Amino acid sequence: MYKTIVSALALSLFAATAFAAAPVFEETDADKDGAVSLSEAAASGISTELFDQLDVDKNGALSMDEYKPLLAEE
Ligand SMILES: [Ca+2]
Ligand SMILES: [Ca+2]
Repeated sequence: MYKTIVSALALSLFAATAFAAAPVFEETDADKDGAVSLSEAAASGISTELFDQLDVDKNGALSMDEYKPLLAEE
């Protein structure tokens, strides 16, 4: 029981840290083309798994709308 609570807490802390680490869109979009590429995301500490989840239309880049959930979850 205690162990379950601790791992759930560790998981939520990890998630919070991952989201809190995401800089604002303008910062992550290093070349200012209005979209965050996989390499730009990686440079900001966004995992490939997270990138794939956020890239709803699967065009290999995150629009500002797709990037938003990262900031909202803080
Ligand atoms: Ca870009
Ligand atoms: Ca996209």
